[in-house]
Amino acid sequence: MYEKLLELAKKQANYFCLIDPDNLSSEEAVHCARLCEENGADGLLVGGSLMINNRFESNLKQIKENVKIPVFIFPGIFNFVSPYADALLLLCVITSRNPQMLIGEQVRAAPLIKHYGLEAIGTAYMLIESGNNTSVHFMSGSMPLPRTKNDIAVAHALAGEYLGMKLIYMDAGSGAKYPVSNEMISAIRQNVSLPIILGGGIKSPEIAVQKAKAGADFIVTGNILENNLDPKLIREFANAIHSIKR
Ligand code: 1GP
Repeated sequence: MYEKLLELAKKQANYFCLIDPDNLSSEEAVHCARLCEENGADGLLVGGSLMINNRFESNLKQIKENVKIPVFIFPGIFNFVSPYADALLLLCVITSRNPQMLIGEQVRAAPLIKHYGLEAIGTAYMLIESGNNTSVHFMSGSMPLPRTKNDIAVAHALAGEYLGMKLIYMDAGSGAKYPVSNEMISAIRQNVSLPIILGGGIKSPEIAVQKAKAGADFIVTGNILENNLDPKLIREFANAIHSIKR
């Protein structure tokens, strides 16, 4: 899967939809995943900050069985290991100073990843200040990186690359008031060669385009579709993002 991500990133900017399986019945999860696929999404991230019911794995399995686009587990900050995905983004919250987020959760997840033979993609996850308190900010017990401190952001991304991580995920957090700034994305793009995933507070195709132009390879939307699962909107996001060629 990682090779496929590299290939996608070489061609153009790409669109990922985040599905939080907790809030959905299995029919709704499948419906949502199919709509995303049919309207141009390049992949699905499945996960969330909380596990409120036990539908994560069954919904993930249903999603995986019903779409052809890659399905990635986006484990939030807890242990969401399951074999019913193409790969798992093994997040290390590199902007955190909370050891549980830097290594504790990964150690808990590793034996099960091995057991399932699941592909784990080491991901340098950067939590960036967003103008409000987001779930991941609170739940991870991590202070987000100040949104105007591009030099500090670059230092973190470089550290992630030098440590051998394979992706950078810049996240303002789900429902962020402000997405990560274009300037911060460009600064990281200029200094780091890893693919960049960008999410948190992307509320319109126009904003998504700005982020792709600044250098993000994969743009993620979550909330906007959760609130309004409109196929036309998904198509608009996909077309706008795909218009940015590399
Ligand atoms: C959160 O990047 C994702 O980790 C998506 O954020 O829900 O604000 O689109 P939104």
